[in-house]
Amino acid sequence: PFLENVIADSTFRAGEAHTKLIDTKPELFQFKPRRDRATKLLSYLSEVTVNGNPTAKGWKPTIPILRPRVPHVKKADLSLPRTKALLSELGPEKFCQWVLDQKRLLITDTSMRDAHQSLMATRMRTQDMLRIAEAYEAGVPNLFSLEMWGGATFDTAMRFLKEDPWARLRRLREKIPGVLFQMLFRGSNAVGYSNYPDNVVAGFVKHAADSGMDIFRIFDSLNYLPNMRVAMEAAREHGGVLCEAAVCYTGDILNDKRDKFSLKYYIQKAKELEKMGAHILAIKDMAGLCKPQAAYDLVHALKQEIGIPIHFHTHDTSGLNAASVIAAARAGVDIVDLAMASMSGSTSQPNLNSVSAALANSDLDPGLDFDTLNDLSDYWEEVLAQYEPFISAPRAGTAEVYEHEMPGGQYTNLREQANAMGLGHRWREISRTYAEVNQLFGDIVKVTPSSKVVGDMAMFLITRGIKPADVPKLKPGSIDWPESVIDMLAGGLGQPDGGFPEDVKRVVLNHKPSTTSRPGELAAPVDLEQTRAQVAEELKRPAGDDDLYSHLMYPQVFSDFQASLAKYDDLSDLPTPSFFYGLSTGEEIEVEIDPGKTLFIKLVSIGEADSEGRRTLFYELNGMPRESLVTDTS
Ligand code: 3PY
Ligand code: ZN
Repeated sequence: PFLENVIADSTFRAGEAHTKLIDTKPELFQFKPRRDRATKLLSYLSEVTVNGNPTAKGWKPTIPILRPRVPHVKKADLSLPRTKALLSELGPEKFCQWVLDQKRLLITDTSMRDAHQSLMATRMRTQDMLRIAEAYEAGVPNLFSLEMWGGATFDTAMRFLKEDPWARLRRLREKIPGVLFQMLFRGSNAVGYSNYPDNVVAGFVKHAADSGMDIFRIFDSLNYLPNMRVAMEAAREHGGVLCEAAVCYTGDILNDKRDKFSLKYYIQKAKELEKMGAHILAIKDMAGLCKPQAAYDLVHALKQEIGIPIHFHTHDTSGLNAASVIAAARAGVDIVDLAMASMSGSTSQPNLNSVSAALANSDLDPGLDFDTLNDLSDYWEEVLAQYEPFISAPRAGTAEVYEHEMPGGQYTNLREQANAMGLGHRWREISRTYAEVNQLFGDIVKVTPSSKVVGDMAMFLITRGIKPADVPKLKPGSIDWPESVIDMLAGGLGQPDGGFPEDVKRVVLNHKPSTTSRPGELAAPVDLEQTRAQVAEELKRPAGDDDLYSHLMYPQVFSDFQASLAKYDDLSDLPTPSFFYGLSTGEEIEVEIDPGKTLFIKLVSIGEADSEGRRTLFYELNGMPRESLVTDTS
């Protein structure tokens, strides 16, 4: 085990290991075997089989779900360089020059992050990514990057999937050494929903870079650039990684009446971000509002104003954003975000396979192999079939998005929330209220977490029958406003251009303290070593940087995840249908718990409940009979 763990570690191999390695990376010293692993897995399977997985909403497959088939893809022609090796060889500045020199359109595949965040509530499990990883490395090593981490995935991995997000990053890195990895980083909100102290933000960036991340797409949910500085500097200081700073796109530059978010506004933000040290500029159109002509005009103008590469990100909520991608490409954009065909469309990114095909045999031809793209898409289609209860994206595009301006990832969430509250039939009214709340707040950028605040306020007003326009007329202190709304108006997320309207602040804050300073300036640094010691005490083992930063981001979620590990061990190797829906009688699964070590688990029968509601489940484990007892609470 020592060989598999410590010696494989990059720090150790680089000769930089020291006695601190055991403190910062205790996972390397967790030696196998964990003898009771099989018992714990059976106990989990019994629980889910009898009582269901609480996140799967009681959904059960009516026919068996087939294990997604891993395609044998063609080996790609390697005359095109692999971006990961190129970045190591050239360093960030020269690498960006290489990007600028490319005539072909460079493509990021978002299937492993934004696509599943926007289509299926961020529920994709590591295993479904790992199984296709080698096919990516062999078949599409000439992609620019894979967006596979950050955004909401950090939270949901622990909260719903009982998985370690850091393990996901490292295990994918091992299998895909050739393509750059990209993450979405919410500036001073890191991968959370509120402001973190500067040293936590910087430490997180460093630890992610040390763990294999290459491109940090950093944004702020109000386009408040001071909130981005700490993360940008941490990425730059790290050395070999790329600092990609995003300006979030909202409104419509083609509409002269909506002049807050004009072409001038975006140019000014882009120039500042370039000055702040961005290696790459991202245009982050999180709601899919950037119409084709706007994409053309914006990229065309930015290309005259800044010298760094431009990366275009959009969502297909309207149904026509592939046209925006192609327009951006025609205007000279360097890199675009797309998702593999079956993971694309609707609130996700536009279709990678179709855009590649549309540009084939032109000067922008991305040079990807169509059979391989189709093979990968077929795999993802079978993966999606495992997540049926989580898929809620609208089937067709909708121009309503131009009215409500909700980000792709929020649309389905808010719709689900409305359904759960019995307000599904009032969706049009909810989305209109969302737009009115945006105006009430002074017309702001809406993306995590500011979009959540607008959503919280919209639902709050709808359920109380208050019209957004009437809020400024209310008596301060007469209503208990949602915590998130108070925090944002008090300056907890930073400042939008022009600030928040004073009359709304007066009513909502009612003399509560507020600030217009950068929130990070007011937050005392966290004592990282003291926190590590506290976490270690809770865990009753040394706490590494993985534990430290997971705890700092989400203390309760991390603690619940650790409790799940203690009870059931690592569940990430279970097949996805078994994890969510349990086993049916007679079903047999294979669980590879370590390379070369597979458990064959067959559920033979489920016993009657005894007087206390307990049932015995009878299994065959590698051919030997095993029993597991569970209390039926269903
Ligand atoms: C996130 O912050 O998770 C987003 O995807 C924003 O677009
Ligand atoms: Zn997005």
